[in-house]
Amino acid sequence: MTIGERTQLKINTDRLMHSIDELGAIGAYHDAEANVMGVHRLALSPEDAEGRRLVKRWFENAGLTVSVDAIGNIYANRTGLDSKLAPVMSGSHIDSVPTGGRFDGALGVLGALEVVRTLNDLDITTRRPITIAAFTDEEGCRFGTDMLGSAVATGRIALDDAYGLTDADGKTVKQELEAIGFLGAEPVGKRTPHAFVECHVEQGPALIHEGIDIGVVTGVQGISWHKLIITGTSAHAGATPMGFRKDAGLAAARINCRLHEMCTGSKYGSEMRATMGVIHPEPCMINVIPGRITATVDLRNPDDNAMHNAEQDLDDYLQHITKELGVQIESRQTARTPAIIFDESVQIAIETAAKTHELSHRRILAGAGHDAQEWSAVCKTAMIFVPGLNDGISHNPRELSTPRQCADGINTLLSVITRLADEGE
Ligand code: HGY
Ligand code: MN
Ligand code: MN
Repeated sequence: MTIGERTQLKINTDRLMHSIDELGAIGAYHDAEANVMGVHRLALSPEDAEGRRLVKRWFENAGLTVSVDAIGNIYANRTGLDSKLAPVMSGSHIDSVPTGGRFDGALGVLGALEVVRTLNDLDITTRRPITIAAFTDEEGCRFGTDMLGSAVATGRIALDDAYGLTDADGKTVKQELEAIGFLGAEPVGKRTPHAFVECHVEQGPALIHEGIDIGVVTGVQGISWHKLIITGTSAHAGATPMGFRKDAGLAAARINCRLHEMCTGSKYGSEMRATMGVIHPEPCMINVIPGRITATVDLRNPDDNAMHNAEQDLDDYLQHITKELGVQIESRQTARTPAIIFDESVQIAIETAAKTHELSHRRILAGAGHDAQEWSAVCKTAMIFVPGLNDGISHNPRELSTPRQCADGINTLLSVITRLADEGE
């Protein structure tokens, strides 16, 4: 079969969607507000462990050699005709945010598995080996920093630093990896794929609104996460005159307003995005002025200079608020990744594949962080985006891509992987 014929191959859409639904049932919950089933499968939780065991079984059933590394990343290897050549790697994550959907991450892992299942069906062996991967804790919700497994595997975060990260209950990453049986023996940092390709839902409205089938992802914007501990004085809401207060709640509100001001106008570019996703008051009572607030800041910007200036603005404002309101603010950076540009040749391979499948496509910058951004440090990398219904919403149980949208993405992935896996040195 010529490479041209291989790149026209089609996956088994029903099998892909069945796998997505079966994995999506692990950690499923009924979201009353949206009246849909969401997914709650936090990293290293019992639900994550059950999902890991399921995909590991599927990998083994597909004839792949499975290994787990010291940060819990699961790798599944398919031999190639020339096993001396570095593999083409494809994958993503199966952990979710607490109010997630069935597609974020899972599409990339199960889509790569569907590529292998299709090649098995057709008894096709590629020149290079193919490795599927499910990476640990991409979301960062539980232990505070995102893309953790990929960042350790590619050297941005040291393994011992990752092991020491703790969740809200003080449990460490290492303890939880051991508890779920995924503290692997394979050393980290030993894998240098020939190329890495990840298929993922766009998680935004662009492709669906423009009627585009495939996003050819050009890169990922910079990410800067901070955890704020704001300390004032809790006191009586009625008896304490306004001038006598050290109101941590007011401080958090003023900071949140400042974040939104930073995103209006062009001071930090037109793409600056800022979110205070966690705002947790103590003692959290109607008649007590909050004496302490735990809050988070999530900054995103495609321009590293603008991001640096925005971070400086935030620092300056925190100083200002401590003086004006008489509170103390501890600010700790918990994640920081620069803007990433993906490999041009892999983007062209994705465009060629989309054309082969007669799919409309356009280049697009990723708004969210992804495992692929970490792997771009060690090999040529790019991503394939698929659109989603409901304005492409994600990190929300209404996340939904149709079988056709998923199949378009994974047929494109199949073509790209077979093309890359036939490349020589
Ligand atoms: O935060 C992110 O962008 C990713 O979903 N972890
Ligand atoms: Mn994701
Ligand atoms: Mn996500």
